[in-house]
Amino acid sequence: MRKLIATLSASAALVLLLASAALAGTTLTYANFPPAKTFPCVQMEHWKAEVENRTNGAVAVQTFPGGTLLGAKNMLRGVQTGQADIGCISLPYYPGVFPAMSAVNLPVAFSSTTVASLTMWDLYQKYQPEEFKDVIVLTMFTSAPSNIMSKTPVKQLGDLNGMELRASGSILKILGDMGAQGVGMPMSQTPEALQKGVVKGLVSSFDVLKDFNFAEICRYETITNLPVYPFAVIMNKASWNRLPGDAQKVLTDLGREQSEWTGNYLDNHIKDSLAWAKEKYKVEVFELTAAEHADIKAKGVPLVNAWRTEAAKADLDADAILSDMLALKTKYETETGK
Ligand code: DTR
Repeated sequence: MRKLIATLSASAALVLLLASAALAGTTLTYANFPPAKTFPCVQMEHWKAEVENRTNGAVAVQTFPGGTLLGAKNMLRGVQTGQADIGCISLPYYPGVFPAMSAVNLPVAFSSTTVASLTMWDLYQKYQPEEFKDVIVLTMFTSAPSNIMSKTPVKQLGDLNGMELRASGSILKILGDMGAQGVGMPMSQTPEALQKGVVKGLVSSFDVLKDFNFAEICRYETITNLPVYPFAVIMNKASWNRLPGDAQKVLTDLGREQSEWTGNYLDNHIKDSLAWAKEKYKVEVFELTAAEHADIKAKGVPLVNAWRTEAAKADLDADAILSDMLALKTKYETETGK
């Protein structure tokens, strides 16, 4: 009897030991390309805290902001090959790779980050496009609608004449049509390009006025309501398969919530950032006329058509994706009042 008890307790101890060894091994690395202060990294730290809390510490997340593990352009490959378990990608930095979800980068006048982020998440859930088949998608969100930040004033569209402005994705093409010269590069290379004078400004959301201190160099801001940039947080498939089922569930359940959290965070933060820039650097903000906004809108039409053609080439039902996206946009505008 004694022997039996001894054997049983020895095997119980072994089970416990194995279980804790398995748990202790679950540390996920999470790579991000821009600096720690910026919104893609703020959402990363929020996600880390939620995951560690909801798994009672069974899953730990080690974060690498500022391109310390993977940069903007090698993020996708780095996650696919397991250099990082998780990574954050900006889809417009990979032209042609995401034909379905790049719809979110089209000029359809998203009114807020929350609306655009929730729309993107639902659209992804509905279509689950092939383009993400090599990774697990943990969440999706967008930046806020994009505006011009420049070293010299852009009071009217005519002032753009030949001006080199940093952008990416669909905005590059719209800028060209507006008479500016779009220069494509990831956000993480922009501070140097502005310093060196390679570009005279950029087109992005106003969070960067504060988070990159761009307000110091770009004292003039023009409201253009250009497209949002879509982002995805992706995970290596083998790393995902190694996670226990209950941890996978925690991550799955967080997907939509994280998308909404990030949308709300950025909507609030762009207001703070602009107010801060006005106060600290006395930046000037210019509004365009209704006719100029109509002109920008008209310039977006060929882009939507070009996207349709590309999507059809990738065997996607472009019209269905587009009409679902617009319906979701309207739904979330009504629901959130934003
Ligand atoms: N302008 C987009 C998205 C973006 C907006 N704020 C940040 C901060 C850090 C990185 C990217 C972004 C872009 O350039 O990707």
